[in-house]
Amino acid sequence: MLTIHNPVHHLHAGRQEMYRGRLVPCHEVPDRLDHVLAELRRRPLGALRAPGEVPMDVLRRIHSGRYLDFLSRAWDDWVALDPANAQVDALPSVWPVRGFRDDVLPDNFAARMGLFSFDAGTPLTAGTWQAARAGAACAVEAARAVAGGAQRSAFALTRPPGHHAGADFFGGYCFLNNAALAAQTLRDGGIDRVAVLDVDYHHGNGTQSIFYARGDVLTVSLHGDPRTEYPFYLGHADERGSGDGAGAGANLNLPLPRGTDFARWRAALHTGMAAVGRFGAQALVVSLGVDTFEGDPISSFALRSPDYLQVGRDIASLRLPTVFVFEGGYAVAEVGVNAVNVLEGFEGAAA
Ligand code: B3N
Ligand code: ZN
Repeated sequence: MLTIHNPVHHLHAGRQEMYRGRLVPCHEVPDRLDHVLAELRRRPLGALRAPGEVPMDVLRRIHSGRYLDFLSRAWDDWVALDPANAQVDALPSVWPVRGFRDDVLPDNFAARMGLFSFDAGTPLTAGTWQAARAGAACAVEAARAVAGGAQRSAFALTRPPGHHAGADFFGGYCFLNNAALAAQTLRDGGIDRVAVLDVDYHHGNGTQSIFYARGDVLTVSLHGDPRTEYPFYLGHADERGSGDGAGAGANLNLPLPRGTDFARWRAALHTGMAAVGRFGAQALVVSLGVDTFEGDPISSFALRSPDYLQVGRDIASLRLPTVFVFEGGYAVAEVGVNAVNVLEGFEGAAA
């Protein structure tokens, strides 16, 4: 399995996120990726390399032009407000809810931050754009290698993660939707039917919203029930794809209660995999979050490290060309073992 890793991920290093009225240290830290990389070097699964630059028009296949303009300039705009801002991350604090207009781009920086985001837990830092763009390049290159047949499977090892980012918004520690870019790259590479299987603890609201009206990309997510779990406002079982378009039936959500153990989680995985099979997917993107781990500090499922080997074996049984894209997982000491267990289980069973 080819791994494309993001060599500049550490340029995105948020200091604090808002949680229950307090600023707390960020969970989405550079160490996470370094642990996965170290584990991959300890248990090599194939070639490991950095990506080239991803052209902006490839990003525009998924994200709106005005969002990309905002994101690419946001840090400079933030510091231009006050040079002292260079020492402080930018966090949104005001949002347009129902009834407000989103078609007028505000001049005010805070108002633009709110227009293009949905939470106060996702700090924008000096290197966010550079890191996110290089991360997107990892996903696109991994997908190109699989679409062209050069690789049967590839892993985009990158952060910041992506599955909460929509066509024109950031949030949930995500800025560019790497999995969506991978799926679109597979489509643009001539693969007619692509499935995204999101196994992260959190619902992949960004990926769902990007493909919701489309019939060529199936999105399946198993996750903490949004009635109690972030991102709260999307991820329910009755969201099946837009009813009046080709997307009807091309989205499947499998919400699970807090405390879900591996047996119950695995049954949901099999339900999701059966949907991928029925859809007739010709390639698969896996949003690989390992915050389903029992020791994860912000999540509440109960998977154990050896379970991830079985997750990989199960996914391999689909026998599809597969792009894995790294998402969440905040038990930093175990994140490398857990992520590489999935990949090793997959490779062992796919051989
Ligand atoms: O859910 C949280 C959260 C929960 C517990 C925390 N503690 C115990 C300090 C802190 C934060 N925050 C909301 C933002 C969650 C973003 C999840 C990103 C992710 O992994 N997506 O897949
Ligand atoms: Zn997550």
